[in-house]
Amino acid sequence: MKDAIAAFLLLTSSAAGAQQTDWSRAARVDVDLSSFRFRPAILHLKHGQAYTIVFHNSADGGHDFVAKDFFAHAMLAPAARRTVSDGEVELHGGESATISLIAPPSGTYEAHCSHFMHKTMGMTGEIIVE
Ligand SMILES: [Cu+2]
Repeated sequence: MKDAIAAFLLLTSSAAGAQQTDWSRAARVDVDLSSFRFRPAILHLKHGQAYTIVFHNSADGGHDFVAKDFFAHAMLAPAARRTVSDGEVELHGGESATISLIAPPSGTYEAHCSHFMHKTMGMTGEIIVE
């Protein structure tokens, strides 16, 4: 019983820790979406570090940033959970979205735009987490 209580306290304290992340101190990363590329195409992040990624669609038409594994394994800030839907960020022409998160475990995560033919035309990228 004592062990169960200790485990519970450990769980609740780490959950509280995650909620107390000071997102204002997160490192800012800008990603520009245009027809037909991501700039930069490769993002370098550090595992466990807080980032605010600002996606901006500078094109007239819509684009999205799909990175299912990346978003699934990152810890999203509460506001970001409403913006990232099923591992993707959808942006109308000229629109921006700000996503704060804690970088997932080390690895190389693929990203692409899921709009018809956009991936083929060059809208792919990678997020490399060290
Ligand atoms: Cu696109």
